[in-house]
Amino acid sequence: MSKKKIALITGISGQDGAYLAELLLNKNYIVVGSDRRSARNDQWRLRKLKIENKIIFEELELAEVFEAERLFKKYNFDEVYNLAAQSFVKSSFSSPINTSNVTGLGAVRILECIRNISPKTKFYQASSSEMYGDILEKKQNEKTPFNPQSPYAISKLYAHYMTSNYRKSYNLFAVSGILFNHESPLRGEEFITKKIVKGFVEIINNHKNFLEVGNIHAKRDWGFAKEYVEAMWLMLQRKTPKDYVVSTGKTYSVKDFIDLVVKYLNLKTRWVGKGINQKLINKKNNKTLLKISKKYFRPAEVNILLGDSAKAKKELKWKAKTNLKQLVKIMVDDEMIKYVQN
Ligand code: NAP
Ligand code: F7E
Repeated sequence: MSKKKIALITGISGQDGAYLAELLLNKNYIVVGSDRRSARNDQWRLRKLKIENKIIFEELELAEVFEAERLFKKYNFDEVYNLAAQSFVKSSFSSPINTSNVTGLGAVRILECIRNISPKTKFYQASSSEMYGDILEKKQNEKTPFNPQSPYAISKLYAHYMTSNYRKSYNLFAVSGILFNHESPLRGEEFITKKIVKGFVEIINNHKNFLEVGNIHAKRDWGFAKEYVEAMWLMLQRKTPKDYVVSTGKTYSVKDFIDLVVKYLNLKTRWVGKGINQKLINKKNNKTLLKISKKYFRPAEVNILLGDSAKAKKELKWKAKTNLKQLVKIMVDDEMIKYVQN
């Protein structure tokens, strides 16, 4: 019988951490999941997937210097997935130093442990399409130049370059997946897809009157998170360490996403007004369902992202299967369960 592989997932309490843990457990891995103390009592995602009691939890605050070292001395990891990050772009403008420390330097703390303690361990870094920022090519692939627009994206780009630098300089199996936005019922409530789904489900259940959002004209390439963690795993199973773009190849605006959600919920609506005064009205009673608020705009915006994951398709045999309409259905159905059960 072959020995079970052991993997470390940093950011186990996040959306991707939960789906990746589920995937690795199904593949018979021993999963060590690290979180910071503040997350310990809030493993709702792992509970929802019914895997909370199958994870070995360890504490790892990525902003600290010596905590990662302790873990690498305790376990002999086959694979490490560095998913922990201050991942909310808007917050990175108000906490640029913390974001640089956790999202940027955090990756290097892990890479240093691998280099010094465990050079055979394979390393996955969660890079982001946000690194393309104010895009320099219409479709973004592994060769597209980066042009980051936020402290988050700049921190991710630093970690991205450090990962490829460690791969080159020390011959480590260290790769970055450049993942475009991916969503699911496990998405954090501050991100726009979940905010819209939760907001409208609350409205139709009379728990809210209207929703306020920011720039509805921003466009994103949105996929289903559960499929994206498979690409992470596939990257670490290759013979040669390489970076890959992971995306659907389709882009939609926030407004398109809103329209799909209201349509699926059978609300008859119309858009009125322009710019900051644009609103979504319920045709049935003329009540406002959604308003624009300056509060949710960012100091610098990424207007459009559109990924080209041809390399992942060719070499990893990975491609996105769930389209945006199906993703909306998955997210709305899950959000509705709460009300059906009550
Ligand atoms: P998420 O839900 O925000 O999860 C982030 C995780 O990082 C959480 O477990 C969080 O723990 C942890 N974390 C935050 N600060 C930490 C610190 N100082 N020390 C240790 N852990 C810390 O993010 P996600 O959507 O799963 O994304 C996973 C990774 O992929 C992130 O690195 C993200 O930046 C990147 N990414 C995401 C997308 C996307 O569309 N989802 C696309 C590209 C790249 P708490 O529970 O304590 O906050
Ligand atoms: O914003 C616009 C906002 O916060 C998407 C993270 O996982 O994906 C995510 O970053 C768009 C932006 O995601 C609101 O201005 C309008 O243009 O859902 P988001 P994000 O910033 O794209 C990347 C790939 C990551 O790596 C990140 O970790 O929607 N928008 N109105 C709004 N956004 C939010 N959050 N809230 C609003 O009210």
